[in-house]
Amino acid sequence: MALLDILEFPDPRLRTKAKPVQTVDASITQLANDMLETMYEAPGIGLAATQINVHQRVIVVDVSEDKSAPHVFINPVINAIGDELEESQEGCLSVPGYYESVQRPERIRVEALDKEGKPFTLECDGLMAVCIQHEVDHLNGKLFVDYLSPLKRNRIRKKLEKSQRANR
Ligand code: GNR
Ligand code: NI
Repeated sequence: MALLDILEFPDPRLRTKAKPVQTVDASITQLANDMLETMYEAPGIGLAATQINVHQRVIVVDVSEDKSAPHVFINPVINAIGDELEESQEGCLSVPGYYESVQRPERIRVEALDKEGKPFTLECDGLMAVCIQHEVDHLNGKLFVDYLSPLKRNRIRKKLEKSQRANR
């Protein structure tokens, strides 16, 4: 297992569109396990491969209280169920320290491959649905701050750039 470094906004590598996984082999299993370890250590409730500068369509999620429900989604495809939207506060390990309200479809169906490369379908709502949509956005080079006004996004960008400079 290995802990991986998480890229931070406005790093341009976070804008990369990830490629589909061609074969779910041992290297992908290893990647998923390293991502779970990195997510738990952060700590976070989800992580997309994009955030650790790996541009393959792999996400991990665990929204349980006690880190007891790790989920791995390879090549996830999401579709909204119905047209209900829900607004919730989002944060991101790539935008540390900022929490803002974002609206998304409330209920989704996810189709993906599991760690063994087996296709599965999952329907969910609540925090799980928020988190999966947030992670799939990462795979498409999108961040939750993209849903905010340019003014808010630029404020966050400037503050993060400043603290990143201080940390170099
Ligand atoms: O840890 C995280 N918490 C969170 C809270 C509300 C909405 C989305 C998230 S995902 C985030 C981890 C992360 O940045 N994943 O990409
Ligand atoms: Ni994120």
